[in-house]
Amino acid sequence: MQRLRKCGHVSGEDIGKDAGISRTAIWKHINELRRDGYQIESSPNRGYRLISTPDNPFPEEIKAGLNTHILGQSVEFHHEVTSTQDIAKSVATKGASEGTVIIAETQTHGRGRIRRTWTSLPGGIYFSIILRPEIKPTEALQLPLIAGVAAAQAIRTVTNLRPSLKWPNDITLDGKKVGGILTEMSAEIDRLDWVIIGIGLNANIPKSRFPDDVAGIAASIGEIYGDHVSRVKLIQAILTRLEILYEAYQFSGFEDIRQEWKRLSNTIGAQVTINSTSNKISGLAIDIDQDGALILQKEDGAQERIIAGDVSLRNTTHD
Ligand code: BT5
Repeated sequence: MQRLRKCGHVSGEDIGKDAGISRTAIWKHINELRRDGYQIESSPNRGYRLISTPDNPFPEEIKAGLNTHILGQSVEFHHEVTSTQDIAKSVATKGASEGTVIIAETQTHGRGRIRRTWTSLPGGIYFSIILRPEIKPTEALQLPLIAGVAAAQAIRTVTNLRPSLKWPNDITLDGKKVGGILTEMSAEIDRLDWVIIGIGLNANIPKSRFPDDVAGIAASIGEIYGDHVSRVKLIQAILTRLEILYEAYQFSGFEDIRQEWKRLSNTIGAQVTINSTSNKISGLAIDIDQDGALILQKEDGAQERIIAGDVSLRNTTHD
C-alpha cells in the first residue's frame, strides 16, 4: 500500500520483490483493497496505480500523514463492534500502550453516559483513545473537556464551522448535538491506571436516518457543512489537536485549556437547568473550576458546584 501511495505506477513484480510475496498474492491483496473502496487501476505494461482512497477510517488512512508521536501510533479498525469502549477497555487491561486508538464503522451498543444509547449509524465517527495520564482520579473530569476542545478545534480546521461546547461533553453546531464524549477509567484511590476517551461524531449521516428520539436534538456535521466531510481528516485532526493539548496539560496543567474551553462554550453565561439522576436545579452557569466542575449561581445567589448531570440551556436556541 505504501508503494502504491508513493509511486504513480508500480509493477506487481516490484511490489512482490519488496514484500517477498508472489504476484498472485499481490493480485489477491489488490482485489481486497478494491473491495474496501480503494480505486486501483491496473494496466498490463505499467502495473498498478492508486487512483483514490476511500474515506473509511482504516488504520492505513489514519496513519498516512499523521504527525503525532503518541496518539494513533497504534490504530485498530473494526467494521462492527458492540462499543469501541469495550474493545479499548479490553486491550487497555492487557497493557495496550498510551495513544492506542480503536475505531469502528458502526457500533451495535454505542453508549453515552450512564449507559444511555449512542446512535451509531454508518457514516459517523466512533473511536476510543487509551490514555494513561499521571493525574489524580479527581482530575479526570478535565479530560472530556480537553477532548471537547480538541474536537471543536478539529471540526473548525477541517470544515471552517465553529462548534460550541456544552458542559460537560456535548459538541454542538447550530444548537444541535453533533458529537459526544464519554470518559471511562480504571483507577485506584490516588492514581489512574487508564482512561478511555470515546468520541462519537455525526459526520455524514443524513438527518432522515436518525431515530425519532434523537432526530430532534441531533445534527450531522456534513449536512451543516453542506458537503461530505472527510472522516479520515477529522479523526487525524482530532488526534493531532488532542495530542498537543494533552502534552500541554501534562506539562503545565489545565488552566489554559480551561480558558479555551470557556471561549468555545455555549454554557457559561447561560441560564441553565441541570438534570442529574437525583435532582434538578436551575441557575446561571458562571464558570468551570480548576477540576472542570460547573459553577452554578442559583436564584438565591448561592453557588453550587456541579460534577455531573445534563445541562439544558434556557431562553436560548442552543438547547
Ligand atoms: C454522550 O453521552 O454524548 C457520549 C457519546 C459518546 C459516544 C462515543 S462513540 C465511541 C465511543 N464508544 C461508545 O460506545 N461511546 C463512545 P450523553 O451525554 O450521555 O448523551 C447521550 C444522549 O445523546 C442520548 O441519550 C441521546 O439523547 C443523544 N444521542 C444519542 N445518539 C446521538 C447521536 N448520534 N447524535 C446526537 N445525539 C445523540
